[in-house]
Amino acid sequence: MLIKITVLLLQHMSQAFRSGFVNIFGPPNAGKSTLMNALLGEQLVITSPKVQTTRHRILGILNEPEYQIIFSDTPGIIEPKYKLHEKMMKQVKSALEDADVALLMNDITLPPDSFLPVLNLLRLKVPAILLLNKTDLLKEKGQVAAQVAAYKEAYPKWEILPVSAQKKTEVNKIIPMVLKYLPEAPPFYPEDSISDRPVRFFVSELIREQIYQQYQDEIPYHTAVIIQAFEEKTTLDVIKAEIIVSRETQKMILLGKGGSGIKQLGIKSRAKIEEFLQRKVHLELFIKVRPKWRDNENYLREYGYNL
Ligand SMILES: Nc1nc2c(ncn2[C@@H]2O[C@H](COP(=O)(O)OP(=O)(O)OP(=O)(O)O)[C@@H](O)[C@H]2O)c(=O)[nH]1
Ligand SMILES: [Mg+2]
Repeated sequence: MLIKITVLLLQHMSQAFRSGFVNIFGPPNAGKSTLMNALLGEQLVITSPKVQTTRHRILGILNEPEYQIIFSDTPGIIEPKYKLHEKMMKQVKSALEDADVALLMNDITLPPDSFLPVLNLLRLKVPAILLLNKTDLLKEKGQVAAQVAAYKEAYPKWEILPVSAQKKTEVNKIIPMVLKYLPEAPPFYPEDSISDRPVRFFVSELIREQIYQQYQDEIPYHTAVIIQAFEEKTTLDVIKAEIIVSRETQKMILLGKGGSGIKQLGIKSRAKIEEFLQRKVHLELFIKVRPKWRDNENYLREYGYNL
């Protein structure tokens, strides 16, 4: 028994610990955030069927006995139209600077040249794996193989892996591929860390996710959410959040008839936050109008768009 344990220990020690940054890049709506959640095995970052859901670089840390992988979810790559977009693209740039490995992602139903604008903006200098996501959408036999072949021809430099982040198909192949490129290094973060962002950030994101679910047209894109107060009481947490919009008309839409919209938003958001915190929550939502906040440096800084 003792010999067996010693052998196991020696094997463990001879396997060098690996740690590094694996950053996810791609166009909006490719499924980057869905993939990060699948890799971490938990719902950390928000997702939605609408584009431009993710606005920040968000770390998701995977701790295992042999490695620590620090994944980064990033905003979808776009041509900036507002200062907010510029800040989002700065978040992408910061993730480019420290990546050890890039996980590139495109929607497999799109042709290979749809990925060119992203590549031209990225100018990658690190090893990359190209993930073709949403394989579940290609129902006919041979369609996935045909797309993989077309992408291989267009991008011969990279390993290509077709996956479905949503159905978790082939997702388990990603980590062994990544580990080949990950440097031998001690963990960068304490081994119980999950992210670099505080709980408040994730709470504000959960409210924003519900706004993306509940409201249409321009509303989600004109909205920011900030947590004004977070008080931990003995039986529950009391959270006060401010929803920022650009115009009075948007405030009216958020409120809904007789306040029914904001009431519904509160109920749905509270349920999600309680699930996340594993605690009872009292949630209060306030709406503020801040004209042109998406182009205002001071407001952007105040709302957490720091770069
Ligand atoms: N059918 C299908 N849908 C998927 C898959 N992965 C993600 N989606 C859906 O695609 C939409 C976008 O997913 P997200 O993870 O938010 O995409 P994203 O790349 O993070 O988007 P941005 O943050 O806007 O850049 C959501 O409705 C997801 O449920 C998949 O494998 N199959
Ligand atoms: Mg996202």
